Parts: sequence; C-alpha cells; structure tokens
Amino acid sequence: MTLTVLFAAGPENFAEYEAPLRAALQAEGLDARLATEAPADDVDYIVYAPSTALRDFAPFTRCKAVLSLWAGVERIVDNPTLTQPLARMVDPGLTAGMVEYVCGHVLRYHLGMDAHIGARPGAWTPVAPPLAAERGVVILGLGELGRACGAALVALGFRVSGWAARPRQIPGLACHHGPEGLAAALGDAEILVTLLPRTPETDCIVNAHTLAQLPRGARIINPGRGSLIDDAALLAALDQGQIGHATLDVFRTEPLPRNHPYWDHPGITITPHIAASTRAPSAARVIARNIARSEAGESLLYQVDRARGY
Ligand code: NDP
Ligand code: OXD
Repeated sequence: MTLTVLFAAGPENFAEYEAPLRAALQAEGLDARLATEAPADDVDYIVYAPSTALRDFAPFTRCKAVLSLWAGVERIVDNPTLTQPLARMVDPGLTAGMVEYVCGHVLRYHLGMDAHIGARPGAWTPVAPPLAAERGVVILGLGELGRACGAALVALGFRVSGWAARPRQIPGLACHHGPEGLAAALGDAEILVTLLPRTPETDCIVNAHTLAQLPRGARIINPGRGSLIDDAALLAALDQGQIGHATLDVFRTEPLPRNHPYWDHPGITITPHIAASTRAPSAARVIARNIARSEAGESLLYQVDRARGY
C-alpha cells in the first residue's frame, strides 16, 4: 500500500527537501506519496518543523510517527495533541556544522585572534598563546552534538570535560553528571560551550551562581538554546570581568530584538542561529531510514523521551 508522507515543515522548505526526500524514500524501497497537503486520516508519517502552522495532531489518526527536521524539539514535545511517537533530527550534516562552529569559535578565543585582527601600527605584543593542552574547555551537554564537538576538541589537543544528566564514559573526556557534578565541571571551563536542550531543568543553568564558578575571564559559546542563559546575569558578569567574552547563537526571542542590550555590548558576538543547519540530502536519508524502520516494525531512531523533554 502506498504510504502518505506529509511534509509539514514550512512550504518554503519543500523545494529544498522534495527531491532528496523522494530519492531517499525510493532508495529505502518505500512506495510513498510525498505531499504538502493531504486528508489527515490518510497520513502515515509527518515530516515536521516548527515553522509549520500545524499544531493539532489529533486528526492524524493513522499517523505512525512525527519526524522532526530540528534537533531541538522544545516547540513540539509538550503538545498535548501529539500522541504519535516523535523522533528528533540527528543529521551527520548538522553535526558536522556544529563541530565546525564550536571549534572555530573555541580557536578564536584560544588563539586570542581578536587582539590581532585589525591591529594598528605599533601594536607589537609578541606573546604566544598557550598550547591547546594547557586550555580547559568544558561542554555542557554530551549528546549527539556535545560528544562530536568534544571529540574534535580532544583531537585538537584541548583538555576537555563535559557534563550530562546521566553518567557518561567518553574516551578523552573527563565526564561529570547531575546537579552535583556541575560545579566540578565549571571549575575548569576557561571556555564553556553550552549544548543542552531547552527544558524546565536547563532554564537559566548559566546564572549568577554558575557564572561565579567559572575561572575569572572565562569565555562562553552558546549554540544550544537562549533559555540556558540568564541574560541579566551574563551582562553583569561581563561588566564585572568575571566573563571575558561570549558568543551567542541562540536567544529567548529570535530574531534578537533590535533593542536588546546584547547588540551593543562589546563583550558579545552574536550569530543569528546559524551554528548548524539540518542539511536536506543527509537529513532526508535519516527520515527515510526511520520510516523504513517503522514499517519493518523496528524502533525509531532518535525517539524523543517525552518525560525528559529531549
Ligand atoms: P541530545 O538530546 O543528543 O543531547 C542532550 C544532552 O544534554 C545530553 O547529554 C543530556 O544528558 C544533556 N542534558 C539534558 N538535560 C540535562 C540536565 N538537566 N542536566 C544535565 N544534562 C542534561 O541533543 P543534541 O546534542 O543533538 O542537541 C543539543 C541541543 O543543541 C538541541 O537540543 C538544540 O537545542 C541545540 N541545537 C542548536 C542548533 C543551532 O544551530 N544553534 C542546531 C541543532 C541543535 P544525557 O546524555 O544524560 O541524557
Ligand atoms: C535545531 C536547530 O534544533 O536548528 O535543529 O536549532
């Protein structure tokens, strides 16, 4: 029987995804009809992104799974009409992008590049940066993205630690976990990378108390979610010199409002939620693989734990 796959990820994205999805479904040997509109009770799978107007999943009575194109699922995970299993996106292309973003910004801080970019005549201070092995980098969040970034930073020679909810063992990384492990992790964070999901537990995890636990002058890179940071506390810590600089990719309100104090702060670099994008060719293969697994009666890859919220 032909499967109906509803693309509910914003009509503006269909042009980019249509051909890769069709090819990937075919490569999995699936007989599927891909559409941006279909009667709800015909739909077998929904490809989802928060840009869609779809909010009520109740009419999709035969839908077997909702497959998110986004890694972060905070905008759908609490939807009470969603009774279908939800899978989030783990895409090799997205992961590679995040590794490049995090390593690039870590190296900017580590090498002190800002001191030399735009240097004026006479600015001759020949102080070499330390080696990576002498620099502590800490990653909050040791999921798909945190682990990949950690492995790349270890390969570059950094002293890397990480923190997760549950105990983890990752080669080359000092792993901490749980609320009691946070202070130990933060103490070595000359550069802190936050790659946690948005949940009630992670809200404002970077706050006045935890900022004070970082080494003085620490740098922060946040490509996780804006909700991880208490904005007022970060601004105060920057003004006091407790934090040396921050690079922020995600914000509580996006686009970041024009009058937000972050825009004018000399200690902040803003990037417009571009740390890592889902890449259509590789993501389409992940979606098609998951549909094939579901049709074969196998468990979904990357199924969201609704109780944990990620
Ligand atoms: P995962 O779900 O694979 O990993 C989440 C990690 O966070 C896990 O290690 C988890 O711990 C940890 N965690 C969650 N809650 C807590 C808590 N309360 N205390 C301690 N640790 C916690 O997610 P990904 O790595 O794939 O993605 C991380 C986030 O990155 C996404 O949720 C999204 O917000 C953001 N993102 C941003 C993008 C951008 O362009 N800026 C692009 C893509 C994603 P445990 O391992 O124990 O479960
Ligand atoms: C995502 C993101 O969650 O782009 O995929 O932030």
